[in-house]
Amino acid sequence: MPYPQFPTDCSSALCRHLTPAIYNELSGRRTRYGFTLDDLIRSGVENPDSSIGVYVGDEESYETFAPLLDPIIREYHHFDPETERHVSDMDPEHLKVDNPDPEGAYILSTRIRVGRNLHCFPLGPGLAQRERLIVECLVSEALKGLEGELSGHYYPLEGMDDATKRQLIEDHFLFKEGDRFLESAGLNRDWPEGRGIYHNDDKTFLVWVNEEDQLRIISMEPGGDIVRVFTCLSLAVDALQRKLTFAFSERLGYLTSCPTNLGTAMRASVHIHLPKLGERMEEFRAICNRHDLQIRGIHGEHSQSEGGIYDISNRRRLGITEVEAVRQMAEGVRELIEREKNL
Ligand code: ADP
Ligand code: IOM
Repeated sequence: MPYPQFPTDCSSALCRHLTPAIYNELSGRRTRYGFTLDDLIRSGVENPDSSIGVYVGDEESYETFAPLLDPIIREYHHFDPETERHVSDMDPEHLKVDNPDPEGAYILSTRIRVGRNLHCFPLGPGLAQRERLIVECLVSEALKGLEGELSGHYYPLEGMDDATKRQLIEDHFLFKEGDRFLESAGLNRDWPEGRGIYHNDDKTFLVWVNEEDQLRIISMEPGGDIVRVFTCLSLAVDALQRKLTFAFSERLGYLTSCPTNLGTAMRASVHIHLPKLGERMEEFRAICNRHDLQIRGIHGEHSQSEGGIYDISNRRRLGITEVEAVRQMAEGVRELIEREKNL
């Protein structure tokens, strides 16, 4: 691929950071798994409306392509990957936050997820068909051993009927199909083989297998009891890491296919009804920016809000502990609710 030409209105992190000099420096490089610069940037080149535009194929890519990736990481996480070290804290005892909406007037549901990938395998964009099946097998075996509120069943996507799939997506439990950003990154190869979802009976604990990351470990429930959702997630992550070895670096924390998910790989969100603030997007964005929160629509990334309902979550995931990320989200959401009440 020659040096890409981005449309003039493109604002992705890729288009802002990929200079001709960096392109020339990196274009001959290849990791041991054969991942190249072209593979790394294809999604952002084919989809200029990406917010970031790069997907990483393996652990080594974070070193091999550091001249492009480090500035993106620095900008997104306000974290210097050359001098700082990521610190983790997933102890629910340390999370001292109240439900920001005890009357249940604004928050519809709370969801906290972390991404994880298996050490000794490439990340999703670099995963071969056979490796993806091995990952599915290892993860679904590990999930079988979960007990109590975490116990459930694994449902492979292959063979799942369309109505069930549609309902799971509609209810926000399952990932969407045919995401063009993931498609260009090679993350949808051999679809639907090797993909699936695990959940308990109440669908309060779920694991996505082989989507953007090999595991997305998810705790979610109606309402705003953030501590309970975090406690369940922490328990699950603890149980799974006794059975699986996750890709982790002292420098960058948990390694994920998208650099926005490095570190904690955690996105703590609420679905919240804020119709009045939704009419004042400038003020809404200003409050979110002050708390480093991201606004998404209600069908996930790249979707729009419906009926005044928004998905509000922590933006930063690296250089912040899990406990801090959740606290930051809770504090911002409290301020958003206060403002909505006063409008
Ligand atoms: P991820 O959180 O893994 O980055 P998305 O932003 O694509 O992925 O969201 C995945 C799904 O999770 C979507 O259906 C989205 O609506 C749903 N979701 C996110 N936050 C919440 C929440 N607080 N309550 C209910 N569903 C949620
Ligand atoms: N995480 C990833 N899906 N995302 C940041 C896509 C994008 O670059 O728009």
